[in-house]
Amino acid sequence: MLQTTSPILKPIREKVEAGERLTAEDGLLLESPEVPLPELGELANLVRERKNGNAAYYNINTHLNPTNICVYRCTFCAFRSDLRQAKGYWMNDEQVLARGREAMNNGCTEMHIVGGLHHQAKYDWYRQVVSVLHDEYPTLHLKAWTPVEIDWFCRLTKKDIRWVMEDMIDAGLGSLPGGGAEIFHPEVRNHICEHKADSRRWFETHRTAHELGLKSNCTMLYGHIEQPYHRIDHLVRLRELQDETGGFQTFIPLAFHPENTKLGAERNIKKPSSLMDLRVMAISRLMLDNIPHIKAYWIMLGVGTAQVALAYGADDLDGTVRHELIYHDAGAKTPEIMSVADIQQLIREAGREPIERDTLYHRVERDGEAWQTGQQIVANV
Ligand code: V47
Ligand code: SF4
Repeated sequence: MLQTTSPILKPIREKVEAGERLTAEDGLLLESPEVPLPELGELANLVRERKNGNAAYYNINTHLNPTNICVYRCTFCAFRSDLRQAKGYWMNDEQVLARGREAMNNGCTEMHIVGGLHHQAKYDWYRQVVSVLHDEYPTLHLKAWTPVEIDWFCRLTKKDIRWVMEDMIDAGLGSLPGGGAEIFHPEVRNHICEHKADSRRWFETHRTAHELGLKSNCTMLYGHIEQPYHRIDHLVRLRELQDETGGFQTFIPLAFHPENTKLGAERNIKKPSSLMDLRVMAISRLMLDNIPHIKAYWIMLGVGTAQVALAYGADDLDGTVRHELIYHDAGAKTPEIMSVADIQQLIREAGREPIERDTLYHRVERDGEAWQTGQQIVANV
């Protein structure tokens, strides 16, 4: 039995204790500042522990953004470059392979690959980023491309989503990351990224991935111009696809970092507070009753808030992370990498048990430099 006392939360508390699904109206009520954050956190923690016990997961991973040059101009993005800007880069096979080698030397189990849509790159270049890595380092899981990129590949090849996805799987694609979701509601999406793949395309891509047997993640970019009802709408749409396919593993709420962005400058937006971060985390855990894991991405939240988030619904911290650019270009002050020892300490300080997982949530067992995947981790969904 929980210790919460606010009358405003009573009906929702009863539903959560009984394991009943919350409605969109319940979600909007949770968004109200009248709902005390500690009580919201306590409810989210109940669900978190029901699903994942005391475990807190992490992996040893690295990022690869093979180009930052992008045809789109999402107003929240500090990472992109114009074709002829000094900061623009475009990697060749050798540079890509060097990253693979570095990842293997560092014991990584996963490489997270996303980037810009280069004006001149052909589809074969994107395919080759995946295939050269997979051919050389077949044990490195490649979590690559968002629906925005897959949609772009469809335009380049004049093929449909299924064709592109099958071809990428053939090249070595292992799963899809959660990016490109932003906010699905057109009232917001049309202001922050009007030209890129819309919500219908985003869902079609993840549905196809799940049908083809791939797992994927999902995200929500919050703390800019969206209202609470846009966030709840976003969560409900994700929950509906998950009811259909069961293919999402993890949800990652992403706080907007305004530095060096058009959106931040035009609207004078400040980065969301830690209290806002924890509220979004907790509401996400409560609304997404069918998604096994909620990630507190420490790069985005900061180490302190990520630690607290482990008691506000989150059960995963992402990983050691290396070569992160999207958040650091937008002003993130977090370190560029965290050691395994530091991640484990962070988790233990939060009173949780650190467990290394691979991308598909198998336990990772290490013996010196060698590692192998063990048992599948099954959350109580
Ligand atoms: O789609 C871009 C967001 C996403 C900014 O799947 C920004 O495990 C805040 O999706 N401020 C890419 N957010 C990152 C992403 C992700 C991260 C960690 C783990 C996983 C996973 C996925 O980052 C973009 C966009 O929503 N983003 N610019 C910014 N200035
Ligand atoms: Fe390009 Fe992605 Fe940045 Fe949008 S978020 S401008 S698609 S790199």
